[in-house]
Amino acid sequence: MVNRQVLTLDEFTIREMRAFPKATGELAGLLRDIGLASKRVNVEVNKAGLVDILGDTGDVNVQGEMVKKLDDFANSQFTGVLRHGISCAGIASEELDDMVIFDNEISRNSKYICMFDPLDGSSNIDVNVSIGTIFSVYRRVTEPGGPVTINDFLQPGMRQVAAGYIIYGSSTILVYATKRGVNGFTLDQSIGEYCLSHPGIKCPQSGKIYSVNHGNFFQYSAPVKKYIDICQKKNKSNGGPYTQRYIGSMVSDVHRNLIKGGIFMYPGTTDKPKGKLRLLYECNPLAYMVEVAGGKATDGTQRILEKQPSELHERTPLFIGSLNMMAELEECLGVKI
Ligand code: AHM
Ligand code: MG
Repeated sequence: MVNRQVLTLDEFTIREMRAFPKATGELAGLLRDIGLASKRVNVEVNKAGLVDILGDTGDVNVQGEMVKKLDDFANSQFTGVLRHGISCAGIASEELDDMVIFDNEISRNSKYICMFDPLDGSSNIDVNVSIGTIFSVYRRVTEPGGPVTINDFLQPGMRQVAAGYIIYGSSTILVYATKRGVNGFTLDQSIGEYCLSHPGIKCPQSGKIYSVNHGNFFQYSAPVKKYIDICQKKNKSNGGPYTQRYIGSMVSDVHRNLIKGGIFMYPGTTDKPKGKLRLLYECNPLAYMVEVAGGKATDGTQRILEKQPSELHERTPLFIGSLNMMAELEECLGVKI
Protein backbone atom coordinates (compact mmCIF):
# COMPACT_ATOMS: atom_id res chain seq x y z
CA MET A 1 0.00 0.00 0.00
CA VAL A 2 1.33 3.44 -0.88
CA ASN A 3 0.95 5.89 1.99
CA ARG A 4 -0.84 8.95 0.57
CA GLN A 5 -0.70 10.76 3.90
CA VAL A 6 2.95 11.76 3.55
CA LEU A 7 4.07 15.23 2.48
CA THR A 8 5.39 15.82 -1.01
CA LEU A 9 8.65 17.72 -1.52
CA ASP A 10 6.73 20.84 -2.61
CA GLU A 11 4.35 20.72 0.35
CA PHE A 12 7.27 20.28 2.70
CA THR A 13 9.39 23.14 1.34
CA ILE A 14 6.39 25.49 1.35
CA ARG A 15 5.63 24.59 4.98
CA GLU A 16 9.27 25.19 5.89
CA MET A 17 9.16 28.54 4.11
CA ARG A 18 6.16 29.65 6.13
CA ALA A 19 8.37 29.53 9.23
CA PHE A 20 10.18 32.54 7.73
CA PRO A 21 7.77 35.41 7.12
CA LYS A 22 10.34 37.18 4.91
CA ALA A 23 10.92 34.18 2.63
CA THR A 24 10.18 34.87 -1.03
CA GLY A 25 9.69 31.25 -2.08
CA GLU A 26 12.76 31.34 -4.33
CA LEU A 27 14.52 28.53 -2.48
CA ALA A 28 11.42 26.35 -2.57
CA GLY A 29 11.25 27.06 -6.33
CA LEU A 30 14.88 26.12 -6.78
CA LEU A 31 14.43 22.83 -4.94
CA ARG A 32 11.37 22.09 -7.06
CA ASP A 33 13.45 22.72 -10.22
CA ILE A 34 16.19 20.39 -8.98
CA GLY A 35 13.55 17.76 -8.19
CA LEU A 36 12.12 18.12 -11.71
CA ALA A 37 15.51 17.75 -13.43
CA SER A 38 16.28 14.72 -11.28
CA LYS A 39 13.03 13.02 -12.29
CA ARG A 40 14.02 13.38 -15.94
CA VAL A 41 17.48 11.97 -15.20
CA ASN A 42 15.87 9.16 -13.23
CA VAL A 43 13.80 8.13 -16.26
CA GLU A 44 16.93 7.93 -18.41
CA VAL A 45 18.95 6.09 -15.75
CA ASN A 46 16.19 3.50 -15.49
CA LYS A 47 16.16 2.75 -19.19
CA ALA A 48 19.87 3.27 -19.73
CA GLY A 49 20.43 -0.33 -20.77
CA LEU A 50 17.78 -0.09 -23.48
CA VAL A 51 18.84 3.01 -25.36
CA ASP A 52 22.13 4.26 -26.70
CA ILE A 53 22.93 6.36 -23.66
CA LEU A 54 25.58 4.24 -21.96
CA GLY A 55 29.25 4.44 -22.80
CA ASP A 56 31.50 7.37 -23.57
CA THR A 57 30.76 10.44 -25.67
CA GLY A 58 34.35 10.44 -26.88
CA ASP A 59 35.00 13.74 -25.06
CA VAL A 60 37.27 14.35 -22.09
CA ASN A 61 35.98 16.71 -19.38
CA VAL A 62 37.83 19.45 -17.53
CA GLN A 63 38.97 16.85 -14.97
CA GLY A 64 40.67 14.83 -17.71
CA GLU A 65 38.05 12.07 -17.46
CA MET A 66 36.00 10.44 -20.24
CA VAL A 67 32.53 11.96 -20.37
CA LYS A 68 29.76 9.38 -20.31
CA LYS A 69 26.63 10.11 -22.32
CA LEU A 70 24.46 9.98 -19.22
CA ASP A 71 26.77 12.47 -17.49
CA ASP A 72 26.22 14.81 -20.37
CA PHE A 73 22.47 14.29 -20.34
CA ALA A 74 22.24 14.94 -16.58
CA ASN A 75 24.35 18.05 -16.91
CA SER A 76 22.12 19.53 -19.60
CA GLN A 77 18.93 18.68 -17.68
CA PHE A 78 20.03 20.43 -14.48
CA THR A 79 21.48 23.39 -16.36
CA GLY A 80 18.37 23.74 -18.56
CA VAL A 81 15.82 23.49 -15.78
CA LEU A 82 17.67 25.99 -13.60
CA ARG A 83 18.19 28.38 -16.52
CA HIS A 84 14.45 28.43 -17.24
CA GLY A 85 13.43 28.53 -13.58
CA ILE A 86 12.94 31.72 -11.60
CA SER A 87 15.35 31.16 -8.72
CA CYS A 88 18.87 30.75 -10.05
CA ALA A 89 21.24 33.38 -11.45
CA GLY A 90 23.96 30.98 -12.62
CA ILE A 91 25.49 27.56 -12.18
CA ALA A 92 28.82 25.77 -12.08
CA SER A 93 29.08 22.07 -12.83
CA GLU A 94 31.74 19.42 -12.47
CA GLU A 95 31.20 18.72 -16.17
CA LEU A 96 31.77 22.28 -17.42
CA ASP A 97 35.03 24.22 -17.66
CA ASP A 98 33.51 27.47 -16.50
CA MET A 99 30.51 28.89 -14.64
CA VAL A 100 27.37 29.60 -16.67
CA ILE A 101 25.80 33.03 -16.20
CA PHE A 102 22.04 33.01 -16.85
CA ASP A 103 21.68 36.22 -18.77
CA ASN A 104 17.97 36.92 -18.83
CA GLU A 105 15.88 39.39 -16.86
CA ILE A 106 14.39 36.90 -14.36
CA SER A 107 17.64 35.04 -13.69
CA ARG A 108 19.67 38.23 -13.26
CA ASN A 109 17.27 39.20 -10.49
CA SER A 110 17.50 35.86 -8.71
CA LYS A 111 19.41 35.65 -5.48
CA TYR A 112 20.81 32.12 -5.63
CA ILE A 113 23.52 30.28 -7.52
CA CYS A 114 23.78 26.52 -7.72
CA MET A 115 26.71 24.16 -8.13
CA PHE A 116 26.41 20.46 -8.89
CA ASP A 117 28.00 17.20 -9.83
CA PRO A 118 25.31 16.06 -12.27
CA LEU A 119 26.13 12.35 -12.07
CA ASP A 120 28.48 11.23 -9.36
CA GLY A 121 29.98 7.76 -9.59
CA SER A 122 30.11 7.80 -13.39
CA SER A 123 32.34 4.77 -13.53
CA ASN A 124 29.35 2.81 -12.16
CA ILE A 125 26.91 3.91 -14.87
CA ASP A 126 27.53 0.99 -17.20
CA VAL A 127 27.15 -1.66 -14.53
CA ASN A 128 23.83 -0.89 -12.81
CA VAL A 129 25.35 0.38 -9.58
CA SER A 130 23.78 3.35 -7.74
CA ILE A 131 24.81 6.77 -8.98
CA GLY A 132 23.67 10.20 -7.90
CA THR A 133 23.49 13.95 -8.31
CA ILE A 134 25.00 16.27 -5.69
CA PHE A 135 23.99 19.93 -5.43
CA SER A 136 24.82 23.00 -3.44
CA VAL A 137 23.00 26.34 -3.16
CA TYR A 138 24.51 29.69 -2.14
CA ARG A 139 23.10 33.17 -1.85
CA ARG A 140 25.04 35.30 -4.34
CA VAL A 141 27.41 37.92 -2.92
CA THR A 142 26.91 40.30 -5.84
CA GLU A 143 23.75 42.39 -6.01
CA PRO A 144 20.80 40.84 -7.88
CA GLY A 145 20.04 42.77 -11.05
CA GLY A 146 23.42 42.25 -12.69
CA PRO A 147 25.18 39.08 -13.88
CA VAL A 148 26.80 36.74 -11.35
CA THR A 149 30.61 36.69 -11.09
CA ILE A 150 33.18 34.11 -10.03
CA ASN A 151 33.02 35.56 -6.48
CA ASP A 152 29.47 34.24 -6.16
CA PHE A 153 30.82 30.72 -6.65
CA LEU A 154 34.09 30.83 -4.69
CA GLN A 155 32.47 30.99 -1.26
CA PRO A 156 33.40 28.77 1.69
CA GLY A 157 31.00 25.86 2.22
CA MET A 158 29.70 27.22 5.50
CA ARG A 159 27.82 29.85 3.49
CA GLN A 160 25.65 27.23 1.81
CA VAL A 161 21.95 27.90 2.14
CA ALA A 162 21.00 24.37 1.16
CA ALA A 163 22.73 21.25 -0.11
CA GLY A 164 21.54 17.84 -1.14
CA TYR A 165 21.74 14.80 -3.34
CA ILE A 166 19.58 12.46 -5.34
CA ILE A 167 20.47 8.77 -5.50
CA TYR A 168 19.23 6.74 -8.44
CA GLY A 169 19.38 3.42 -6.63
CA SER A 170 17.14 0.58 -5.50
CA SER A 171 14.70 3.43 -5.09
CA THR A 172 15.25 7.07 -6.00
CA ILE A 173 15.72 9.35 -3.04
CA LEU A 174 16.28 13.09 -2.75
CA VAL A 175 17.87 14.22 0.51
CA TYR A 176 18.47 17.87 1.26
CA ALA A 177 19.64 19.96 4.18
CA THR A 178 19.09 23.52 5.28
CA LYS A 179 20.23 24.81 8.64
CA ARG A 180 16.84 23.60 9.95
CA GLY A 181 17.64 19.93 9.33
CA VAL A 182 18.15 17.10 6.88
CA ASN A 183 15.16 15.39 5.27
CA GLY A 184 14.84 12.61 2.71
CA PHE A 185 12.11 12.15 0.07
CA THR A 186 11.59 8.93 -1.83
CA LEU A 187 10.27 9.15 -5.37
CA ASP A 188 6.83 7.55 -5.61
CA GLN A 189 7.03 6.51 -9.25
CA SER A 190 3.26 5.92 -9.42
CA ILE A 191 2.47 9.61 -8.90
CA GLY A 192 5.83 11.09 -9.95
CA GLU A 193 6.30 12.90 -6.64
CA TYR A 194 9.04 12.92 -4.04
CA CYS A 195 7.38 12.04 -0.70
CA LEU A 196 8.84 12.63 2.73
CA SER A 197 10.20 9.26 3.86
CA HIS A 198 13.20 10.14 6.07
CA PRO A 199 12.26 13.15 8.25
CA GLY A 200 14.89 14.73 10.51
CA ILE A 201 17.88 12.55 9.57
CA LYS A 202 20.54 12.40 12.29
CA CYS A 203 23.95 10.86 11.76
CA PRO A 204 24.59 8.28 14.53
CA GLN A 205 27.48 9.38 16.78
CA SER A 206 29.21 6.01 16.41
CA GLY A 207 29.26 3.58 13.55
CA LYS A 208 30.83 0.36 12.39
CA ILE A 209 31.38 1.04 8.72
CA TYR A 210 34.49 2.51 7.14
CA SER A 211 34.65 3.34 3.46
CA VAL A 212 37.95 3.85 1.66
CA ASN A 213 39.63 2.71 -1.55
CA HIS A 214 41.96 0.00 -0.26
CA GLY A 215 43.68 -0.19 -3.63
CA ASN A 216 45.44 3.06 -2.73
CA PHE A 217 46.52 1.82 0.74
CA PHE A 218 50.25 1.95 0.12
CA GLN A 219 49.96 5.51 -1.16
CA TYR A 220 48.30 6.83 2.01
CA SER A 221 50.22 8.68 4.74
CA ALA A 222 51.37 6.69 7.80
CA PRO A 223 48.65 8.18 10.11
CA VAL A 224 45.88 7.27 7.63
CA LYS A 225 47.27 3.73 7.36
CA LYS A 226 47.33 3.58 11.15
CA TYR A 227 43.65 4.52 11.32
CA ILE A 228 42.71 1.91 8.71
CA ASP A 229 44.61 -0.58 10.84
CA ILE A 230 42.50 0.40 13.88
CA CYS A 231 39.33 -0.05 11.81
CA GLN A 232 40.39 -3.60 11.03
CA LYS A 233 41.45 -4.61 14.56
CA LYS A 234 39.33 -6.35 17.14
CA ASN A 235 38.62 -3.63 19.67
CA LYS A 236 36.17 -3.94 22.55
CA SER A 237 35.98 -0.23 23.31
CA ASN A 238 34.79 0.77 19.84
CA GLY A 239 33.07 -2.44 18.74
CA GLY A 240 35.73 -3.13 16.11
CA PRO A 241 36.68 -4.63 13.76
CA TYR A 242 34.56 -2.40 11.56
CA THR A 243 32.96 -3.47 8.31
CA GLN A 244 34.45 -2.12 5.11
CA ARG A 245 31.98 -0.90 2.45
CA TYR A 246 33.04 1.01 -0.66
CA ILE A 247 30.61 1.39 -3.54
CA GLY A 248 32.73 3.85 -5.53
CA SER A 249 29.79 6.27 -5.76
CA MET A 250 30.56 8.65 -2.93
CA VAL A 251 27.00 9.88 -2.77
CA SER A 252 25.78 6.34 -2.01
CA ASP A 253 28.62 5.58 0.40
CA VAL A 254 28.00 8.79 2.34
CA HIS A 255 24.21 8.28 2.32
CA ARG A 256 24.57 4.81 3.85
CA ASN A 257 27.00 6.07 6.49
CA LEU A 258 24.72 9.03 7.26
CA ILE A 259 21.83 6.69 8.02
CA LYS A 260 23.73 3.81 9.64
CA GLY A 261 26.77 5.58 11.10
CA GLY A 262 30.22 5.30 9.61
CA ILE A 263 33.19 7.12 8.14
CA PHE A 264 34.05 7.77 4.47
CA MET A 265 37.59 8.73 3.49
CA TYR A 266 39.21 9.86 0.30
CA PRO A 267 42.69 10.83 1.53
CA GLY A 268 45.48 12.35 -0.52
CA THR A 269 47.87 9.84 -2.08
CA THR A 270 51.53 10.12 -3.05
CA ASP A 271 50.40 10.53 -6.68
CA LYS A 272 47.54 12.92 -5.88
CA PRO A 273 48.22 14.76 -2.61
CA LYS A 274 44.82 16.51 -2.82
CA GLY A 275 42.98 13.28 -3.53
CA LYS A 276 40.33 13.07 -6.22
CA LEU A 277 37.19 14.72 -4.93
CA ARG A 278 36.12 18.26 -5.78
CA LEU A 279 35.61 20.75 -2.98
CA LEU A 280 32.74 22.68 -4.55
CA TYR A 281 30.69 19.98 -6.27
CA GLU A 282 31.14 17.02 -3.94
CA CYS A 283 32.79 17.74 -0.59
CA ASN A 284 31.12 20.99 0.48
CA PRO A 285 27.53 19.84 -0.07
CA LEU A 286 28.08 16.50 1.66
CA ALA A 287 30.03 18.15 4.49
CA TYR A 288 27.18 20.61 5.04
CA MET A 289 24.58 17.85 5.14
CA VAL A 290 26.59 15.62 7.46
CA GLU A 291 27.34 18.53 9.82
CA VAL A 292 23.68 19.57 9.97
CA ALA A 293 22.90 15.91 10.77
CA GLY A 294 25.40 16.00 13.67
CA GLY A 295 28.49 14.50 12.02
CA LYS A 296 31.79 16.04 10.96
CA ALA A 297 33.84 16.60 7.79
CA THR A 298 37.50 17.64 7.47
CA ASP A 299 40.40 17.48 5.04
CA GLY A 300 42.63 16.14 7.83
CA THR A 301 43.79 19.61 8.88
CA GLN A 302 40.67 21.81 8.87
CA ARG A 303 36.89 21.73 8.54
CA ILE A 304 35.86 21.30 4.91
CA LEU A 305 33.24 24.04 5.32
CA GLU A 306 35.88 26.60 6.34
CA LYS A 307 38.08 26.13 3.29
CA GLN A 308 38.27 29.21 1.07
CA PRO A 309 38.09 27.92 -2.51
CA SER A 310 40.46 29.48 -5.00
CA GLU A 311 39.18 27.81 -8.16
CA LEU A 312 36.01 26.08 -9.32
CA HIS A 313 37.48 22.63 -9.86
CA GLU A 314 39.68 22.51 -6.77
CA ARG A 315 40.23 19.09 -5.17
CA THR A 316 40.60 18.22 -1.51
CA PRO A 317 41.18 15.17 0.68
CA LEU A 318 37.99 14.26 2.55
CA PHE A 319 37.21 12.54 5.85
CA ILE A 320 33.51 12.58 6.72
CA GLY A 321 31.16 10.79 9.09
CA SER A 322 30.12 9.94 12.62
CA LEU A 323 31.59 12.08 15.40
CA ASN A 324 33.23 9.29 17.40
CA MET A 325 34.87 7.73 14.36
CA MET A 326 36.13 11.14 13.25
CA ALA A 327 37.59 11.62 16.75
CA GLU A 328 39.39 8.27 16.50
CA LEU A 329 40.78 9.32 13.13
CA GLU A 330 41.94 12.69 14.49
CA GLU A 331 43.84 10.89 17.25
CA CYS A 332 45.79 9.01 14.59
CA LEU A 333 46.35 12.18 12.57
CA GLY A 334 47.50 13.99 15.73
CA VAL A 335 45.08 16.89 15.20
CA LYS A 336 42.01 18.29 16.93
CA ILE A 337 39.71 20.05 14.49
P1 AHM B 1 33.15 11.07 -10.44
O1 AHM B 1 32.53 12.35 -10.04
O2 AHM B 1 33.95 11.19 -11.71
O3 AHM B 1 32.17 9.96 -10.51
O4 AHM B 1 34.27 10.70 -9.34
C1 AHM B 1 33.96 10.72 -7.99
C2 AHM B 1 33.81 9.32 -7.48
C3 AHM B 1 33.19 9.25 -6.14
O5 AHM B 1 31.81 9.10 -6.21
C4 AHM B 1 33.83 8.01 -5.58
O6 AHM B 1 33.82 7.97 -4.18
C5 AHM B 1 35.20 8.06 -6.12
O7 AHM B 1 35.09 8.76 -7.35
C6 AHM B 1 35.78 6.73 -6.38
O8 AHM B 1 37.08 6.88 -6.84
P2 AHM B 1 38.16 5.69 -6.79
O9 AHM B 1 37.75 4.76 -7.87
O10 AHM B 1 39.46 6.36 -7.04
O11 AHM B 1 38.09 5.08 -5.42
MG1 MG C 1 31.59 13.07 -8.77
